[in-house]
Amino acid sequence: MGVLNVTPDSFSDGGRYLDHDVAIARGLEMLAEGAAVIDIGGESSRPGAKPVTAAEECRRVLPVVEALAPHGRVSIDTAKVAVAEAALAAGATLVNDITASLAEVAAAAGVGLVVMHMQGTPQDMQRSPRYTDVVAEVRDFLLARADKALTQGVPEVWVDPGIGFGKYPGHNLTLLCHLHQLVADGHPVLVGTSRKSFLGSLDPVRVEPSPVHDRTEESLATAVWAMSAGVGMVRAHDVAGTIQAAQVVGYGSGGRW
Ligand code: HH2
Repeated sequence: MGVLNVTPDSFSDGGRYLDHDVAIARGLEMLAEGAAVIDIGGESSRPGAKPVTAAEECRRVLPVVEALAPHGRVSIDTAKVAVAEAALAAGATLVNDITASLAEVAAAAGVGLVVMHMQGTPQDMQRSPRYTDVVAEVRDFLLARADKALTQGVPEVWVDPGIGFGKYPGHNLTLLCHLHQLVADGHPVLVGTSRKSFLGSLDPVRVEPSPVHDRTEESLATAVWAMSAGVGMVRAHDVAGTIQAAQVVGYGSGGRW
């Protein structure tokens, strides 16, 4: 899943794809590189991000959705009913919902849904995330939401542990180490680690976290790790690099080993 943020403030690609023609070109490029899905977002969910109106989100994403949908699968990364409905009408066939609350919209349209775990909201989620057992709590939440979505009639439901959404670095690493348990629960799993801030603080020798564009190796390593745990899809900014890394270990090429 290639990330395409049509926003001024996303933590990694903010401001790069605000121009619709530039965004469409990047989407086509990621499809040519081998992305199975382009995930288009018009509102940043980074910690402390400022919410935008549905009208502004639609203005950002709809022309891009419409232009890319004939060329490959498009996912709409939104938490708003109105934006999801408009994007589906424009050709998207997957709703990627970080609030895990849009099952009705996906069911009504007969399209796929990603349900993601988040503790809190993007505005407050990193203030003091707390868990007794992060793996059990995230799994229980995802299983309940996925089962409910299937009961509501959603034909395809992905679950996503929400790396970085209301989690300290230790929570993220624990979830990554236990991905196989989420996979064993039976729903297809999506994971997004790409360039996230916890990757910038893994090096024990560094005092300052590495800058966002200097997290390539960590992003690739965690993507390959997730694939080897059995996840069905990883969400990545660097599509070409992720596919290349995956192919080294036999993923995405029919399984070399
Ligand atoms: N991460 C981000 C946004 N949407 N959706 C899913 N399902 N899983 C994720 O891990 C996930 C997501 C955050 O990354 P990004 O879109 O690059 O940044 P921003 O939210 O600042 O636009």
